[in-house]
Parts: sequence; C-alpha cells; structure tokens
Amino acid sequence: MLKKLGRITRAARNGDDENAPPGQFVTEKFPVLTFGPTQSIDLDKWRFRIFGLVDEEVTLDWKQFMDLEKTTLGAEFHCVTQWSRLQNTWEGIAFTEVMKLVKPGPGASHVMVHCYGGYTTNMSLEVATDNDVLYAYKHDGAALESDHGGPLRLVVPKRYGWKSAKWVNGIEFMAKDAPGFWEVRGYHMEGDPWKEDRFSA
Ligand SMILES: Nc1nc2c(c(=O)[nH]1)N[C@H]1C(S)=C(S)[C@@H](COP(=O)(O)O)O[C@H]1N2
Ligand SMILES: [Mo]
Repeated sequence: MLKKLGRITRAARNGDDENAPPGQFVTEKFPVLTFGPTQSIDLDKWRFRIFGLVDEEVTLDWKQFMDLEKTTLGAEFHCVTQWSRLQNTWEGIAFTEVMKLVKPGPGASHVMVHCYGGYTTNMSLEVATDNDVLYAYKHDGAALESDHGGPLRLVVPKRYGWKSAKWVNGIEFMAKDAPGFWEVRGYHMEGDPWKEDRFSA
C-alpha cells in the first residue's frame, strides 16, 4: 500500500513499493544532513592522506587526486532518518582506484574514513571496495555543493547515508573494525538499509 504525501511517498514494507528499503520515504529533494558546521576547504590547501596499515603512507593534493581515473555512477541514497533519494548521478573516482596507490598490510580488514571537521565513519574493506563506492566531486551534473560535501565526499550507495562521508580528507587502513562518529553514538556498525541496520543492539 502506498500513501502519497505530496511529493513524498511512503515506501511499503512488503517490497511492493518504489524500490526503497523498508521504512524509508522516497523524496526527489536532496536534504542536507550534517552534524556540525559545513566545511569550506581551499583547494590549494586540500590534502588527502592514505595511512594506517599500509606499506607506505601517501598524501595527495587536489590536482594529484583529480588526475586519477574518473567514473560516473547512478545510485540510490538512503538516510537513516528515513528519506531515500533513488536517482543520483555521481561523478568521481572509485575507492578501488585510489587504493591502488598503496599496498595495504595483509591484515587490513577495515577502513576509517576521515573528514575535515573531524567526522569519521568505519566500514569493512569488503564494503569499501564494492564497485559502486566512489569519491564524488559532482552530483547530477553539477559541482558538489559544500553543503553536500564538496569539494569531495565518499559515496557508499549500499549503506545508510552516514557512511557517505562529506569533506573527506583521508582513509585509514585498520586490522580490525572500530566505530566512527555515529557508530560510537549508537548507529549500527554495518548500516545496511535493506536489513534496516539502523542502530546497534
Ligand atoms: N563529514 C560529515 N559527513 C557526513 C555527515 C556529517 O555530519 N559530517 N552526515 C552524514 C549523514 S547522516 C548523511 S544522511 C549524509 C547526508 O548527505 P547530504 O547532506 O549530502 O544529503 O552525509 C553523511 N556524511
Ligand atoms: Mo543520515
């Protein structure tokens, strides 16, 4: 059963819906969801650091990052506060492409994503290296606005939005899982919207 609420549609729980995960509302808007202030970063000073359990740490400036191979992706976006925006076109650089610049230690199993402003989020290497995970600088054809994480954000379509870290500035390889900003505060370590992994038990 679908209840139309203006332009927002309640996704049904039985799968007979608008292809949104359970408990989500579909919206065509793109709400801004940030804890704390929007970051604004001067591209001249922007840096991205790959560190932790790697053979040799690497730091990239904006030009070096933008010289990496680019890709375009259509993907859904699901926020744990229950809105889903089903059609998004992202332009960016695949997580796996950036990862080629280092050699993770044999014991590396998880990553912590780091951001300007101090926000962090964790995920397994298996999730991060899925072929739809990318660092995006464009959304629906336009430069990514700073409210939405510009100049660069991570996009992890198969996880709730809090894993899609805005204003990314680094990736840390780890030998075991550890909670990021929201995971410390009770959000689920995995955050799979199709399993409704909203909060940890
Ligand atoms: N650095 C940072 N990244 C963040 C957040 C944040 O507060 N800080 N919020 C997360 C949450 S909860 C969601 S749903 C998405 C929202 O992205 P949007 O504001 O572009 O819609 O960003 C995620 N990434
Ligand atoms: Mo969110």
